[in-house]
Amino acid sequence: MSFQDKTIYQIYPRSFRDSTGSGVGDLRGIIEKVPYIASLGVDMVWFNPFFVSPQRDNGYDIADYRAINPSLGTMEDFEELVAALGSHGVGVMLDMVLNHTSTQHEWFQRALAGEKEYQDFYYLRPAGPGGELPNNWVSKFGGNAWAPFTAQYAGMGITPEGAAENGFALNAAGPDAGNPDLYYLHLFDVTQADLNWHNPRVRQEMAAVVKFWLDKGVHGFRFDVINLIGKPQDLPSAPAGTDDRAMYTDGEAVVPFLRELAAASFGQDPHSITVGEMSSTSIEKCILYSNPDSRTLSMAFNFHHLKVDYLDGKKWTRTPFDFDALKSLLSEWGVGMQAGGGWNALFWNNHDQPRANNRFGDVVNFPVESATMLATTIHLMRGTPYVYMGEEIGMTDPDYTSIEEYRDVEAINAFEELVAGGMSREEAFATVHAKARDNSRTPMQWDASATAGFTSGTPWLRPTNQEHINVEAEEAGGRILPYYRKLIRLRKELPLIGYGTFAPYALDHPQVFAYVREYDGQRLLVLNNFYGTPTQVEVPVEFVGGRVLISNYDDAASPAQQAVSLRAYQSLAILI
Ligand code: TEU
Repeated sequence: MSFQDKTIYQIYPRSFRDSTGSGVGDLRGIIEKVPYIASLGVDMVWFNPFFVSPQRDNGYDIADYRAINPSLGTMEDFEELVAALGSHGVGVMLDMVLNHTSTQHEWFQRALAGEKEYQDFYYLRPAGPGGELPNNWVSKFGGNAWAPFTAQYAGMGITPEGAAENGFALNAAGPDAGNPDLYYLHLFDVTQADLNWHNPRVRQEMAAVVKFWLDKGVHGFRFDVINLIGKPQDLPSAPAGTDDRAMYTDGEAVVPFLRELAAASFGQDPHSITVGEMSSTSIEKCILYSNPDSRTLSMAFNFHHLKVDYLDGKKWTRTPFDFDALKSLLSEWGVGMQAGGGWNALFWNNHDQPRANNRFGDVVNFPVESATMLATTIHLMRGTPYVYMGEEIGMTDPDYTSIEEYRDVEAINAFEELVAGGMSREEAFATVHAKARDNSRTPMQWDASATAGFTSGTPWLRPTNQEHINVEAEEAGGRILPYYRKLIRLRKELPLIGYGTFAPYALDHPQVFAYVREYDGQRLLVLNNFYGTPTQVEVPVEFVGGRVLISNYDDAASPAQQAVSLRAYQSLAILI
């Protein structure tokens, strides 16, 4: 299916709308809000996982790929949701977490019970002769990436009760005493065991999972950390002083595995739209992952532009964003993917990122201008834009005051690690406050009430500024929501936005990120001032007198001369 003119909306189901008063969002809550979703003009909704899961990583730890987690709803609710969205022409994109399963998944449980066949589903490796871990990889959620598989539970003081608390159910038959020093790989939480994709059975099972949802009328699939499935079979340690991520990311096997998955599942569906989440990747690889000739995916997410406010590449640090780096990355990826026939998924926000408004905008002085400038930058680029729930009303990070308010396993681990590493509790808190994934997971703010219209109970994460940022207020006279609707509509109306070429413009400007799109004799110049101070930019003479396609300042006029003035956080798109 064509995806050039489409916009995808992302919903974090736990946080969209709670229909039961449990404090956690659910599918029936989403059904209630289908008219709102449709009113945005989006084509498809990506739902974060709502499958059966102990929720240790909010659903990215799947225990059953073919069933809905009871706290979120039933299969009937899901079918009703697909139909309700479908009646508005909105498709469904499901989150396929195929790199790992929960340790509560039947396969892991059977592996624990000693079934060799299922032990081959995971990466189980013996400790070294001196009891060393199988390699030096670290978990993305902190600590090393290996956990004792079986017999040593007792030795480590892990009781059945303790195991249960950690998402395990120790098998009644007892641990596999034959392998006392066996470890399993978990690149994420200890309850998220990496699957061994080199085992053809695993690949067949995964294709069958995708097929199952295709048969339910689902045409969209987002593949979680899919560039981690091709680890080298010998799982080599990273050489001392090097980044271990390079050892398991973008491995040679990713493309053949993806090709096989496509051929056995979504590739058979002419309507499918697929996107791979590619962590720590490269343009070259993303071309392979998204160029139609390689018969893999429709498009790829990469995160390089969202690391420009990391100090020395480290997430748990605080530093202002590097505008030059941001501009270079956006333009390199735009140009590079175009040159190789690849396709970018365009986004500022998702459920793993603090709100872009807090990072790249000014939520105090120019909340409307900076939010709409950021939106313009992404939506008029070459690629497919993704809008993360709440972004369209200008939601910001919550103003939490204590670490107890955070729920995410990553945030809690990071806080403890920062403090253990010698950071003061205040500084560690300030860092988590700025970087936690929970920042974007707070409930969707529907109205100004105490629970933001999200729940009649106690929200699982507390909203903090719904009094002035909420859907009701935006619908009544806000400026961000209508602006998003317009951007989404423009992509449908003007083929240039979906199909035009991309070229950066005036890359060395200190405040402006600009680019030119071109298609079928038309050209669009997009100027975005990333700062709260006015500036000037020299535009090519042809654009003088051009039509203002869109601007986040209502009175923006067609340029009368080459020197164009931009106000604080102004975006201006001129069509000729
Ligand atoms: O995220 C993968 C990932 O590597 C990051 O986005 C990660 O969450 C971040 O580096 C932590 O700072 C995906 C999902 O989007 C995320 O929610 C899951 O927790 C993760 O995979 C595991 O399934």
